[in-house]
Amino acid sequence: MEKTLSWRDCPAWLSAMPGEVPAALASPREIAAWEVERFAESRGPGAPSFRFVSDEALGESYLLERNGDGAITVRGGETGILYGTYEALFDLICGSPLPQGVQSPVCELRMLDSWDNPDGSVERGYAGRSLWFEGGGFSYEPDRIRQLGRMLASAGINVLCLNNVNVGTAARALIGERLPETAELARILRPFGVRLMLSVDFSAPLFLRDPDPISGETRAPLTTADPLDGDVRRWWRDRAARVYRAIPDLAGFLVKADSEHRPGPNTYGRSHAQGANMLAGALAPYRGLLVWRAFVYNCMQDWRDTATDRPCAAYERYRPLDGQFADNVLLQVKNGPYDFQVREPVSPLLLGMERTRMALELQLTQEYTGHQIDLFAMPPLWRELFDTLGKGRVRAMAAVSNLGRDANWTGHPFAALNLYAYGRFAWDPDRSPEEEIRRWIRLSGYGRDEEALTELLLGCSRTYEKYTAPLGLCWMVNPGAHYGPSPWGYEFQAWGTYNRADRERVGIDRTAAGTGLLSQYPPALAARFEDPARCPDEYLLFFHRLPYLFRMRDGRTLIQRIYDDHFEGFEEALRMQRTVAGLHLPGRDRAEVEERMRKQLLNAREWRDVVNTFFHRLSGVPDEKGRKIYD
Ligand code: GCW
Repeated sequence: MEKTLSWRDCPAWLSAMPGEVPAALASPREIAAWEVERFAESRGPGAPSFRFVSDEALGESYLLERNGDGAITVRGGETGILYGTYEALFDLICGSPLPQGVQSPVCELRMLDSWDNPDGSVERGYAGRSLWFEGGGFSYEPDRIRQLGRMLASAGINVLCLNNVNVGTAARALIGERLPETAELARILRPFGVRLMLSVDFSAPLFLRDPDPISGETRAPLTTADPLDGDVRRWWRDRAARVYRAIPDLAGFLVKADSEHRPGPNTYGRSHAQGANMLAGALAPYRGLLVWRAFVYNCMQDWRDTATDRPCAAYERYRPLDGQFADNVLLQVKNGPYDFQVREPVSPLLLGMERTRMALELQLTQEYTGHQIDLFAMPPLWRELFDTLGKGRVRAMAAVSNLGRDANWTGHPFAALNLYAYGRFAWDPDRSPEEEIRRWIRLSGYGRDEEALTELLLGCSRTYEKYTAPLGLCWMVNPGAHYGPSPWGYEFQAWGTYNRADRERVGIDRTAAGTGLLSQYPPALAARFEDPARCPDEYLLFFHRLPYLFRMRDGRTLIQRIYDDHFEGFEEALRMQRTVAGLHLPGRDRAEVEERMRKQLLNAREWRDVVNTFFHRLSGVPDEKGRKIYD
């Protein structure tokens, strides 16, 4: 019988880092010392020796120096020493030079948001069940959590949000009766420099019943969650005090309010600044952060209503509140104005709040990008995003986790790249996608295939984009699941997700003549998108409603370009399959990677034929090259 794989067989990017961190190690520095010892043992004589110099003023930053005798000095604050050690060890493994000068993270908050629920399910999770929840509460292997801590620290990730932003009944107890267990998980991750964040329910004061620590009585819930109500404010202050007694270094609370049927301050006629500031006030004595998500739109829209345009919603709501948020509030904004679609322009809100602390939210879990079945490496898209945002704009980042209980952590072993590279970009958004991909390949033990795999990973997001929704059109996915094509699956629904394709045209006019989304952008960026003759192809149908016979810059008609991209996308997927078949993958990965590639090919074929048929039937325009379109 075949042996079932365990996570112990799947080291992800720690493939050259043997062993398991012992439970007894209690600080980042102890872990750093242990890593260095294990590394020396595995390398034998010739491995450089390490010296640690504490400099608390450096905090998370570090400085690496090669001494005359070849030894490496790591100077840093407590976690800085751990980060510096991982950097140095990884540089040795990869044969890269040590970085020069003090290395400091650009983003202070480098958070991984899990969408894990206490019942063990993971919302939009494609790598198995939760790593720490099951059956209504906590359930985990401490050894595996320590290995997770090691993975996060080695990628530079410093905060883990433990539970889904959609906070269900059971998850409310994380800051109630389950607080001691929450604190225990925080304790296990603490030595890795990983602090917890918790998603809280804005209406918790209405529901959370737990015994009063002093009287032992079960407190009656409040009858309101109005942020300006004195009892509510007191309730949250008490709650924060209790939570911080148990977890003194908690990073803070994360809130999804008035969004997709979640409760929020709007129920009480209060603004999001009032709601967020009330919670922020409760956290302030502990230097806690209140992270407030800006993913707020009308999810009950009438599809007949063409005046309402969902991508406009967040800016319309939050821009007037700029300057009103407390200092310890971070407004967390998804990269695009819709919702993690395959291709979206940057969210105008990220460029429009000069007096508010912002956090960029990315999605590693491949909800709209292939469910960790199809290959989708994100670093090239992040490079474009950071170039558009401009240097220094992003100072805090969060990303929705792609982790789960699957032996290999991320379902598709190559999906681990997105997690590792996310941490690297959160530390320094100036990095090069190619260099990070190469580094991940070497660290993961795939070095023999470095060239082939680098090419595959650099190109795969573009291929996915070609065979799915064309030219910046969004939402042509199967509703609910979000895998596979359904051009009108979201067309007559309440989610604000339309392509409005008819026999002549497709897309939504978002210029000043249309919904006006473009006016939310800084002028230079608006100018780039405004004129369909100059708008980059990949955003053409995001911003414009165009006839099928519109001439693209390369001379092709729009409809021909759609057909071509879909035929090419499938051909590229076929070539990817050949590349994958030629890789020298370790036994543990081979079957998984090949099986997923097989499914990806079926998916690409389905997308190609459904999208081409859809547009062919509507437009009646034949493919100039006479290829097979199913009518
Ligand atoms: O796109 C939607 C997802 C939801 C998710 C939501 C959000 C956690 O389909 O599953 O809920 O985004 O970001 O809040």
